[in-house]
Amino acid sequence: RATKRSISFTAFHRHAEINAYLDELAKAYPSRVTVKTAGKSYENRDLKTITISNGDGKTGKNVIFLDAGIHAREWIAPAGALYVIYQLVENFVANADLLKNYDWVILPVVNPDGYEYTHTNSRMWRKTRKPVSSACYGTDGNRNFDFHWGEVGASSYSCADTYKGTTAFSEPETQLVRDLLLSLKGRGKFYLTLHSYGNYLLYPWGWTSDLPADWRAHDEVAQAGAAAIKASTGTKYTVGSSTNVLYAAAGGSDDYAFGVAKFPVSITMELPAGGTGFNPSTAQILPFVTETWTGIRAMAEKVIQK
Ligand code: ING
Ligand code: ZN
Repeated sequence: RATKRSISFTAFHRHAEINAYLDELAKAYPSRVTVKTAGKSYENRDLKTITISNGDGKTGKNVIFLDAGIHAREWIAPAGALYVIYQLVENFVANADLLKNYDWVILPVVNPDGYEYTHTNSRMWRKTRKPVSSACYGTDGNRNFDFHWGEVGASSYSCADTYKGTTAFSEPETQLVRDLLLSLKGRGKFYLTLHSYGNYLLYPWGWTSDLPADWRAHDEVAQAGAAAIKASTGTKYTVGSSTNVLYAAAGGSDDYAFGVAKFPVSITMELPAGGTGFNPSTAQILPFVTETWTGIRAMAEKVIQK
């Protein structure tokens, strides 16, 4: 059955192809896969989520929520999310333990307008594409969440790459992630958001250098991911709070998922760079997403064991 897939890991796919793959999976595996259009981007693209279960018919299970591509140019991140989808759906038997008591909800491209823009116009675009002023477009989705919004590491200048937005949740795309996170409150046990680059496993807080009271729960999960990756490929990931190991930045989705939507574990994963930062070669896609999956699998196992 694994040969049925229409997606490959030898190219970066356009948003329409990614959505078509999700729809194809829903058709091929109706008992285990549900694809929903959760909403639309500013430029009217469908933001589709895929919910993956083991098909046992039980509802109300705990949930692992994964997203990617809030930043347009970080192409390896949606590829990583697609590989997780591929593993959970098309390599189901080998991964059945990850779906016994958990459903997975995955939004592989949070910011399709920006993602498409990096394919058609400007490879290094980061933000959304809604105009802000006559001169400048786009808001940094990962500075736009309403938790200590704009307090640190975010720009008030609409042309900046880290522009925080006119208000918290000014963007339809971040509103949609907010609504998904809040809809999973209580059931949502692990929030993971994929970015690139730099090989980091980051946890709250981004808005302060203080650690959350239960930072050890995050650290344990992140360390399990880093150790699994180290053992498989030798790649080193740095683990710690965003502020302490990278930089302070408020308004990130991970702080919101933990601080407001009460996901007990919330992690930002910064995938590897490849040759030139945001632009790994197509030959690097498969090794990177395979390695990433090893880490995600280990982190999910740790969460599930709790
Ligand atoms: N890095 C993240 C960013 O949004 C981050 C790092 C995550 C900082 C979470 C603070 C909180 O800047 C990339 N590459 O986007
Ligand atoms: Zn990013």
